[in-house]
Amino acid sequence: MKPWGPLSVPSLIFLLSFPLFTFAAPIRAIFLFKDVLKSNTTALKTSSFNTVIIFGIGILSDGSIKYYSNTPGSSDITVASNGTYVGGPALSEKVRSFKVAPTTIDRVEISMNSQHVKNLMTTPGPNPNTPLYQNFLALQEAWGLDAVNNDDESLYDVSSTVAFAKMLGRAGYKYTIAPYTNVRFWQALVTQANSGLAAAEWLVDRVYLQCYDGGASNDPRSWEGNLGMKVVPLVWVTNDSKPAFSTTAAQARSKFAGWHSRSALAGGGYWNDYDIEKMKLSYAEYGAALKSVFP
Ligand SMILES: *[C@@H]1O[C@H](CO)[C@@H](O)[C@H](O)[C@H]1NC(C)=O
Ligand SMILES: *[C@@H]1O[C@H](CO)[C@@H](O)[C@H](O)[C@H]1NC(C)=O
Ligand SMILES: CC(=O)N[C@H]1CO[C@H](CO)[C@@H](O)[C@@H]1O
Repeated sequence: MKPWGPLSVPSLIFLLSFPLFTFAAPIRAIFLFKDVLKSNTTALKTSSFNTVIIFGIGILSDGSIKYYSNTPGSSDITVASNGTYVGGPALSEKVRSFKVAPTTIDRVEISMNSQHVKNLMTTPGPNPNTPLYQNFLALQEAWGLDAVNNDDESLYDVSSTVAFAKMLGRAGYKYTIAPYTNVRFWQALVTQANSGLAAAEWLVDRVYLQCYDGGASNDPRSWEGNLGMKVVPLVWVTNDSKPAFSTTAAQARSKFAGWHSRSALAGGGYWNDYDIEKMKLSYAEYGAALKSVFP
């Protein structure tokens, strides 16, 4: 009897496991610099993006978590403290709504700086009974989060960052990085955080590489070689603060296509929604540029 036809069971298993690596869904990301209570959620949910990364989150010395909303007229608020979500229902409903149909978004991340990470990993440490751990659990529950993004541009301390990443992994988050420089630090972090894990289970499962401003000369192919994983290059949309780094949707499409042809990428992404709205640009055009290169 050959119930599996001409394919043996081992080769069938091999074929079934292969698409995990060859056909991983391409990433189409955008960083949310604008206060999520003020940005155009409908446009974000209907412009082909599948990942949104909320900027910026920080932790305080007591392990509380703050949302720095970076938008004129908005104030920074504490969202989790003492193991409880305290950001209010309007904010939690708004963040949860990103993944509620109709939408193309299936992953929501929060982007953090490195303030207090080292101190808190020393005392009280990365244990589940700490306020920090409990606060991340509460925030994940309230906002329906998938990952924490590390946008460290100052600390670069490998051991405390690995401890923090592993703590978040135990709390149910994936960990992602948004480097622009210091490749040796990121290489050590990725290697140590993913040590012993199969590719499908990597804790650090995404790299959003800044290819603008301080990272303008970054080459995605060389970062892929150094980190041993595919990257998602980021470009800055049209902006009047540093116009030299402005990228139109058409320019973004050709940059992504050029990089992708030199070395297969995991996808592409943008910094940031605030400028799309301020400069009256089109979410649909920027999303379509990503979709055409990373269908
Ligand atoms: C938000 O985006 C949608 C779809 O792109 C658009 O129709 C709508 O006018 C926008 N709303 C505001 C307030 O700009
Ligand atoms: C934190 O929670 C504990 C236990 O629920 C409570 O006793 C304490 O007063 C709380 N502290 C603050 C600052 O809210
Ligand atoms: C994200 C960002 O830096 N946006 C800037 C774009 O330009 C305006 C005007 O200069 C700034 O206010 C924004 O902060």
